[in-house]
Amino acid sequence: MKRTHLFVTTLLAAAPFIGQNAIAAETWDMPTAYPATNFQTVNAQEFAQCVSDGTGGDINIVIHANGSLFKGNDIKRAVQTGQAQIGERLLSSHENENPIFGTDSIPFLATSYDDSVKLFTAARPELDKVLDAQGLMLLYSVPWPPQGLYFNKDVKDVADMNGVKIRSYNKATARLSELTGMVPISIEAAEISQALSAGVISSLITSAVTGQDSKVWENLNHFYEVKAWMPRNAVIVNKGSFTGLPEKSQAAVKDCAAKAEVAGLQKSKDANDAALETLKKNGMQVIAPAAPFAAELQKIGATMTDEWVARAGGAGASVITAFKK
Ligand code: PCA
Repeated sequence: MKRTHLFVTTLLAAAPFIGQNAIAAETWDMPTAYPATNFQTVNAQEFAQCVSDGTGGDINIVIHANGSLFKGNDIKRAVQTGQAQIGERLLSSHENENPIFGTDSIPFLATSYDDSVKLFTAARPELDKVLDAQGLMLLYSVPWPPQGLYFNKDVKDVADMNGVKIRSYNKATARLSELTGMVPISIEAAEISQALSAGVISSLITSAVTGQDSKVWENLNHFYEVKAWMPRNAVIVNKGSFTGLPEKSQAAVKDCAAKAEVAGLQKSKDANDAALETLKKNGMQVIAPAAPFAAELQKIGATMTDEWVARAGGAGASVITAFKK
């Protein structure tokens, strides 16, 4: 009651001044694909609060977590078409649109947090270009912890992976599966637990955090810390929704985004440490792959890197050069 009253009073007071650039408070839907308790979502929630505070309540971002408004795979299109004003998405899942989206999933290229930031900085100009052409703007991006392999058995080499059904979430996960003789099945994060229980899959490549979110210890028992890559979530906004804001609000959103990128990075590190402990506490073997196994994976990674470089052409080459500088 009180809030409505205040809101109405504010509107009435502002009414004589409403000109071309003035807007009434607006609500933005923000679909995300991960659970409300996941560090990415917690970070997005803080971002939303920052935007509300920074715009004096003019923009109210409502987060719809866990694929509840749009499934992960549909979020990017929803933002492009304006069905949602803003959303959070794993951009590498859209590598079929442009190889540049898969930069963060090139095997063994950036496997530490520092390198992940460096690679993102190197890729940012190209990413911005591609997203702009799609009517999107990238606000901030936060890396997932390093990706490892989960199994329900001891795996000593690539031969042990043969025929195992694994959940895939982007081109790199699917290609790695193919090259290791596994069977990739595309499944949303929100459906991992169910797919494991139903026996649709018996393996994953993902972080300790997503393993924890999915309570994988109910079905799996080994987590190999392969550190294949560190994919990123990106918070993207519909260009029209953003540019329709008064300049002051645009600046506030950008400022909150910059803060969220820094805060999210730290959250990712902390969440990884905690999740590795949780996996162990629940009886999982958390181990490094044996040296010969790691070497086999490196070889497959080199093949995938060559394939990406060939796909990504000049734009890809310039990103890699900037990263290696
Ligand atoms: N979690 C997300 C992306 C990478 C990760 O660690 C997922 O599995 O969907």
